[in-house]
Amino acid sequence: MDPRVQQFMAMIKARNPGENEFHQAVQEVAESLIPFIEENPKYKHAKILERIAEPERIIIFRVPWLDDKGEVQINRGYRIQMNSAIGPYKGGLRLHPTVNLGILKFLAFEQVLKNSLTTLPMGGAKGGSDFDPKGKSDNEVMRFCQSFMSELFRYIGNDTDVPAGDIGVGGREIGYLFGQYKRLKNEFTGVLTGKGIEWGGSLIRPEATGYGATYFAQEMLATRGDSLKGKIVCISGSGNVAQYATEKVTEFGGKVVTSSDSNGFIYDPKGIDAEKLKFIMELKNVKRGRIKEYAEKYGVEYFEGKRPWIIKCDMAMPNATQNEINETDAKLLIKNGCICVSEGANMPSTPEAVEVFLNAQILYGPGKAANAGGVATSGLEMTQNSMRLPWSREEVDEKLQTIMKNIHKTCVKYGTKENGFINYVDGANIGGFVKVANAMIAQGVV
Ligand code: NDP
Ligand code: 2IT
Repeated sequence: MDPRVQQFMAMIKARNPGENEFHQAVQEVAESLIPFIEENPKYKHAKILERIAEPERIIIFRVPWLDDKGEVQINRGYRIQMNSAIGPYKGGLRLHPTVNLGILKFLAFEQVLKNSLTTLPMGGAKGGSDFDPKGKSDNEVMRFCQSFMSELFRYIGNDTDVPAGDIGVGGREIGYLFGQYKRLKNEFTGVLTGKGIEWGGSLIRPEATGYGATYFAQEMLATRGDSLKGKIVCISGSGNVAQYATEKVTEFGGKVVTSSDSNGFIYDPKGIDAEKLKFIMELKNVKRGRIKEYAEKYGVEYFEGKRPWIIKCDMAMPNATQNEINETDAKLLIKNGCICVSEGANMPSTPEAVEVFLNAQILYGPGKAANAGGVATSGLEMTQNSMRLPWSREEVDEKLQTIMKNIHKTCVKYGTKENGFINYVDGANIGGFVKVANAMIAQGVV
């Protein structure tokens, strides 16, 4: 490892003990940025790298709620307000039993650079709770969301901090959170994104992350004169991002052969077509069932406790969670002929897996670039809320496509190596950094 990165990481680890995912995210960025900062000493003198790795503010709070049996339950709520140099804090809320400070800090840190890449004026944040929505009734989820917002409302606002969805937070949860915010503040504002279409939401926001990651894949493939047409695609997850990635890949002529949840994955060699995707959406969004039921319904194979990367494919889209592709998975993907990875999830590949992809010089689109379409469309929802005028589906989709193209261009600008290989990791990290760093310098030592 570069001794400068090593020294910087020793400081990060000492200041943030035990926060492994945060260390991982910061190290990847430091590896891209430290050489760039050496060439641009103004960033070094202003200690921008040290400053962006320190959250502007962290709020941690108790979330008590009553379950359906009348028993008191206690969860922990968080909001990491990471950076506000280029706009109000912006980023999702995650509800999952694994949520802890280190995970949310990694997500907030990635969000700062991602939001900058979108070209829209948004700072970076992330929040959530260790609450597990699985197996809870709608009423329990509502009571949790109301309690969570009863504390969070003091720290957010449409010009301050605008949360949205992430794992475990979709339209249902945003509705409950929005209702409680409005009640507490007596204000109808765009304080959350991912809202329902009848009450301030944007068309295409539900689709945006999966569509965006597919548009990004299409851009990457185009650099090699290739396209999604005829490609066999392995997708992990079966939630929001996975569903709409499956839809768009299929629309572009690709064949999605896998879908997964935390229990296992299904392999459908004929491809998950529109009708089968409808089944998944009903299963996951309404019945809240397990992906195993797909195998039973369509008579395909189900792999309990396994991830989709053992299936031969041309392209992989990890759309579930962090560190879901390890070195062994990455090597197998390459061996099986995978030429493109577009990350719908945040940091789904371990550092060792990323190294395998970069050494093989495949088209590797890291999450902060490839999945930025979600937050970008949240930014478009904020614009529509400010104007109090909604845009059509076509208008939003066209803007999303333009944004994904521009993110790709930024990655090419900052990530193209001497031999012509585009290192999208460096491209996204440096491209996202420059705007934030310049804004921080302009605003002084704050
Ligand atoms: P959902 O909650 O809608 O779906 C998550 C999916 O991933 C489910 O299939 C879930 O399975 C699976 N999953 C979650 N945690 C794990 C785990 N620890 N191990 C295995 N599988 C897991 O979330 P989203 O689709 O919104 O989010 C997916 C990823 O995309 C996350 O990394 C998120 O940060 C990222 N992302 C989301 C954006 C958005 O707009 N929603 C924007 C940008 C990135 P199960 O049902 O069994 O839990
Ligand atoms: O990781 C992400 O970019 C999100 N979960 C979406 C954040 C947002 O504010 O729309």
